[in-house]
Amino acid sequence: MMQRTTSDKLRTTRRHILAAAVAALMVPMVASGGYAQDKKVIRISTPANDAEWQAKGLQKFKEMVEAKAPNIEVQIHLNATLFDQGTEIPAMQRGNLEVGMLSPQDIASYIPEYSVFTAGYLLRDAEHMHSVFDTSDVADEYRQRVKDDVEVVILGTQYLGTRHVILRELQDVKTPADLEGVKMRVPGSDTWQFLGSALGANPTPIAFDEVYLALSTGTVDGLENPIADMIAAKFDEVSEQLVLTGHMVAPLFFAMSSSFWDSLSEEEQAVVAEAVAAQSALVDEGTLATEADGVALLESHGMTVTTPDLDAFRSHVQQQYLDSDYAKEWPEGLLERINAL
Ligand code: KDO
Repeated sequence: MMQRTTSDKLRTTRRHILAAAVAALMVPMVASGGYAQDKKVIRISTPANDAEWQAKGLQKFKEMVEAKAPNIEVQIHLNATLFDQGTEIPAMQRGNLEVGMLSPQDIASYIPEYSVFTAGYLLRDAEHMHSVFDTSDVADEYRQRVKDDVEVVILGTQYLGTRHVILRELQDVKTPADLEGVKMRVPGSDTWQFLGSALGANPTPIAFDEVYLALSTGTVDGLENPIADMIAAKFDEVSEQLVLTGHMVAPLFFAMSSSFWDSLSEEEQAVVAEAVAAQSALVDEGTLATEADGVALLESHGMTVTTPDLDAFRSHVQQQYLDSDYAKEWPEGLLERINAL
C-alpha cells in the first residue's frame, strides 16, 4: 500500500514536471503568435526621410536580406522615430538597436583623435571617401578601432553628398567673413558645431527632422547640407539661396552593433554584407545623379545659386581646424596619409 502510494506520487510529480516543461515551451509560441519570436530582428534607426536615397537603399537592404535569410526580419525606422539623431551609438551598445546610420562626427564623440575625419575640406570626392573609409590601411585601422572602442562594426560607407551652405534669405556671400552673425543650424555634437564656426557662422544645434520648421519660422538663418538631402527634405521651400561652398564630402556609415554582428552565423553575415554593399551602391549612384542636375532643379524652383570664393573658404576653414584643440590630438601622420590616398 505504502509502496503504491509513493510511486503514484512520483508518477504525479513527473507528470507535473512534464506538463510544466511543455507549458514553458508553449509560452513563446503563443505570446508571439507563431514562430516570429525565433526570428532575428534588425532594427535600423535613421533621421532620414523616405524621399532620401538612404531610405531607398535601406528598403533594398531589407528586401535582399529577408529574401535570402528568411530567419531575419529588418525593421526600418525613418525620421528619427526610434532614436533621436546622435543617440544611436548608446542605443546599439545597450542592445536596443542593431543598426545606426552614423557619421564620422558620431564616432569622434567616442574617439576624440578621430575628429581628424570630421575636418572641413578634407575629402576630395566620393572616390577619395571610399578609399579613406573602405579600401585602405587607413580604413582597416579606422574600422578596427571603432569596433574595439565603440563596439559597432562599420559594414559599409555611402556617399551622403557634398555639403554646401543654404540661406533662408538672400545674402552676398563671397568669404567666411560674410557669414558673420549668421545663425547656422548644424547637428548636435561638438565637431559639427565646430564646422559651423569654422565656416564663419554662429552654429546652433538642431536635429535634422526639426530643420524645416526652424527655417520656416526663422529660428535659424540657414544650415549646411548636401543638395540631395536639401531636395528630399524640401528645404528649398523655406530658403532662398544655395551657396556652393562644397566644404565637406560627407560619408554615412552603415554600422551594426558588434554583439549582434557576432551573433549572426557566417551565412547570415554574408547575406547582410552583400545587402549592405547593394544599399551603399544604390545611395552613391542616386546621390551623384541628383547632384549632377540638382542646381538646375533648385534654380527652376526659384532658388538663387551662387559660387563664393572657394580658395578663401578652403584656406580659412582648413586653418581653423589646424589651429584648433582638435588638431592637437590627431594621430601623427594620419592627415598626410589621408591626403596621400
Ligand atoms: C544632418 O543632420 O544635417 C545630416 O546630414 C547629418 C548626417 O550625419 C546624417 O545624420 C544625415 O543628416 C541624416 O541621415 C539625414 O540624411
